[in-house]
Amino acid sequence: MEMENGNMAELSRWKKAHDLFKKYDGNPILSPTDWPYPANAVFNPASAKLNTETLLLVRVEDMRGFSHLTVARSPNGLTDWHIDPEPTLEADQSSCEEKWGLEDPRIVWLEEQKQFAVTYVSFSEGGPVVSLAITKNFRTFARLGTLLPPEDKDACLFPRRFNGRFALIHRPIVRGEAHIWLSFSPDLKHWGDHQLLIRTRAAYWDCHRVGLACQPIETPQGWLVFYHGVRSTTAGQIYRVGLTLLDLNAPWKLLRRSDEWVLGPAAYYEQIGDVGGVVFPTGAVVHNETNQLYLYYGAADTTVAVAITNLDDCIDYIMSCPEADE
Ligand code: BMA
Repeated sequence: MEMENGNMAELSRWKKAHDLFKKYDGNPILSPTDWPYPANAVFNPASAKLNTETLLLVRVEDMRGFSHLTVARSPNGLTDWHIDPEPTLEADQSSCEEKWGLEDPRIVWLEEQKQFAVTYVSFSEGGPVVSLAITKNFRTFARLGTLLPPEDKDACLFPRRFNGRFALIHRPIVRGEAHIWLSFSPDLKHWGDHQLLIRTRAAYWDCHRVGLACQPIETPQGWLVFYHGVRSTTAGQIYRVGLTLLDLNAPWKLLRRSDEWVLGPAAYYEQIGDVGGVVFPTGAVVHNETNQLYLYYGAADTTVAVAITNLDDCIDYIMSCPEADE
């Protein structure tokens, strides 16, 4: 009888995970053919709410294979996108870290500074490294340089300090392993107290690599942190998305972690493109009026798509997940 109840609870959680996101019927919402200048791929966008608009800072891969970032704005986050006529944030050619372009940004609003912090990947032969820029308007940016040594990716600041220190989620490669780490800084320049936050899990869908997805989402129950997980198969790599809950005032404490993924590649635009089998979220916007969360992601490293969920459903689901044992 106890066994049966256990199975029922697991089945009901699988259903919650399966139904958590609804992919928008109008996907993909942005494609290379929408771009005002030639582009091979538009994908992995960071997102922010600016006044009443949704702003995406989209990774654009040019015809050399190098990337830069361009802003697209929409009144509703789904349609009527206005795309900057030229690149918004390009590689600094005087920086040896940015010779091969900029990739995969995340955005967070820093309440204390009253500015947006944009973390992105600067790429060169030295390997990928995380850089920081701050902006008020996404027209002018102050570049604060690189944060930690290569190889490092998939980074975002938390919007506020904890015990006086800024906190950065990121994904360094340590001893060849790709886990998610948390690091701290008093001034956004000097980083330390590095700690492991979310590990890969042997045999699971996220066994080979994990990395932060969108920026952390603050809720009364804790920080919702979506992450991508990779499994390498004989047919290639599959990129899917899982969910964790971190303690609100001590985000180094992992409270819950989903066993199963909540978003995976299935639609044609996620299977066909430069890299099929990839959903790669890098931005989210919460609409307080409806309690909906729009999760923006790169589909098959070629287009931008969005999946929609409800924040209460996310919390209900993650609270039904096992307590994290790490
Ligand atoms: C990761 C990053 C992403 C990319 C993903 C899937 O390592 O490089 O930019 O979307 O692979 O190819």
